[in-house]
Amino acid sequence: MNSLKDRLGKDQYEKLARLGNEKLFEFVGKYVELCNPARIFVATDDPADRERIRNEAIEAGEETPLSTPGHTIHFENYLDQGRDKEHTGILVPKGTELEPMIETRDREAAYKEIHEILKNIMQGGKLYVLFFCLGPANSEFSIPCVQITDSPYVAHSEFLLYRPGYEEFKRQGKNARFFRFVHSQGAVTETKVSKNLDQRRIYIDIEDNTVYSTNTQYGGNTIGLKKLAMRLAIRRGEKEGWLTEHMLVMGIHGPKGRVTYFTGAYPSMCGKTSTAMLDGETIVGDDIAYLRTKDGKVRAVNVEKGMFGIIQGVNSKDDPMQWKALHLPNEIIFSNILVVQTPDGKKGVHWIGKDGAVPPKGYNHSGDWEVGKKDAKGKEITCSHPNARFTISLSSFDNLDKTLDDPNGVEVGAMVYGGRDSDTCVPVEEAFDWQHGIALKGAALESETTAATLGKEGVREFNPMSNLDFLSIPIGRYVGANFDFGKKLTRAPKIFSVNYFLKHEGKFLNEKTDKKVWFKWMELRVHGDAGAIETPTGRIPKYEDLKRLFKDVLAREYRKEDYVKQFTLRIPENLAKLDRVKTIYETKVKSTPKDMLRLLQEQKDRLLKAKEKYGDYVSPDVLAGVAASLP
Ligand code: SPV
Ligand code: MN
Repeated sequence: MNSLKDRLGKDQYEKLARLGNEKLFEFVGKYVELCNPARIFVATDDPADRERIRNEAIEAGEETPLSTPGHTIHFENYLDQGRDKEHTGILVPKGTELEPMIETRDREAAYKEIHEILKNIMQGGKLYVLFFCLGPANSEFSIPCVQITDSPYVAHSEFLLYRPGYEEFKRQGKNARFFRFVHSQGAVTETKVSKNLDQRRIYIDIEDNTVYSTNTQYGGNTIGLKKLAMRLAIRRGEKEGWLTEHMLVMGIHGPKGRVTYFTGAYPSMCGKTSTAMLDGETIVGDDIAYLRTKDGKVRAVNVEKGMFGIIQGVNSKDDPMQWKALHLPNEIIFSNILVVQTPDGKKGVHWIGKDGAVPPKGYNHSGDWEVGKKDAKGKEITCSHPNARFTISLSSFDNLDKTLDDPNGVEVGAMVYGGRDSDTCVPVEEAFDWQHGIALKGAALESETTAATLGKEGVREFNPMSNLDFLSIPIGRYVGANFDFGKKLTRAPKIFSVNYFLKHEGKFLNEKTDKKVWFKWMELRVHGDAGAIETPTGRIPKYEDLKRLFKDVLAREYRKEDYVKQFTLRIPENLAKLDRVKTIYETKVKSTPKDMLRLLQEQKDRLLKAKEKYGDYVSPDVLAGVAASLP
């Protein structure tokens, strides 16, 4: 056994030693020994280290430069294109179960298994030791993290997505309470994608604040600070009275230069990033937020500083801000899109839903590709994977909000919950108060599954606060923590729901850009500058207000008949949803807060009463009382 000093060499060792943290040494020493790499690089906050790692990702063939300077393409195994829920588990001591809906593994057995997988996994290869910080540095939100990985692609992604952490480790010194991540892509194929997918594991040790990820490259499984850290942070927050949410943070620009900050929780692939990137507004973050209470108000930070965005459907009309950034020589890693050799010898790219026609051939995550190509199961392979992504720093965007690195975060004026729901909830609706919002908008959220996780798409699933995949505490306790958080507030944010996916006779009722209007309306509501119609499920906009906003914001006529279709209260669907959700909270969730069940029941009672009075489908005009005599 070599000492860590021998293995690292003097220069690398000293970089670690300068942090003066005994536990950090122990951790790095243990996994260096186990993974047994031939070479080790310890990175600091020096931009030269980041540049070096980017170059090494290219040299290693994990990324390939495209013709636009700064752009590279990365591929993952055809079967490694989303979060692997089945092989992701929270480690718990023998005989304990968090909740049937949260995947767990026996801690002891899992350690045995993962240590076996990790043994000599980096033999002959290179290991990187990296330091990042979750949340802005030098703040009560900051959590320093150390990442070990053998993938320069993962390391490079983290440099784009997270704030540097070497100096933060120094600042926090020997008492730093840090999160640890060990990743190995394992053996790779000729095209440099993980080969041993049967040994793909993502194990989260909540006791030791350590996450292990093996034989996978997809970001959601490998980038420690993203969804892996979320599980650790949710637990820490519960103990300390703050929240970790699957939320965007953005500034909505209201009248007279007023900026109101919103957070928004949406399941993966349900419009979170495109909302955070609405043109005319400013982005703080698009995926993960920490929320704390201060002086009776909620303050939020973006945990990250970059975007791991879905590229499917990004086009010049609907997503002008992304479109622009993706076409400039910014530092960007594209993953799993189509690369096309242009006649002038350039490497261009295409993806599902990009402007222009799909090129007839090129290469993508399936290898050489042409239109009509089928996979082993006979399924047509699209030009890019539906969950294909781009990784970019937020500093590349013109609409970046100036508060991104404010150690105090932003004051939250409103929180929004949105799901993929084709038949139940209206496009936008305000909750009656904090508790009602947490229970009926957040904790009762359902959404149809998407390509962001491996498995079947389009299946309606319960997804409280869009956070189910990342919960490391029982659901009942998590909902309770949200209720309790509200008790500390004297100025609670307003809570809203949005639904961009409502259909009528199989057709979407809204255009993608309509969300701009919903956000302007919500902003007015936060300040009492617009009225609303009370319904059994919340408060909805008045037609006149939307008509004016559609004209002002989108220069579009908003027809009354569209309003009526979109905002008709669908009582049978709402009742069915309440029954599904109630059954889950009564039978599957342990220790559901009593308030949760009471609030579900109260909503059901209101709906039944309305049904008796008005029938199954109730026009907003009827609810407003202006047409109460209509059938
Ligand atoms: C999501 O799926 O919610 C993402 C991407 O933000 S992932 O990193 O896979 O979680
Ligand atoms: Mn996400």
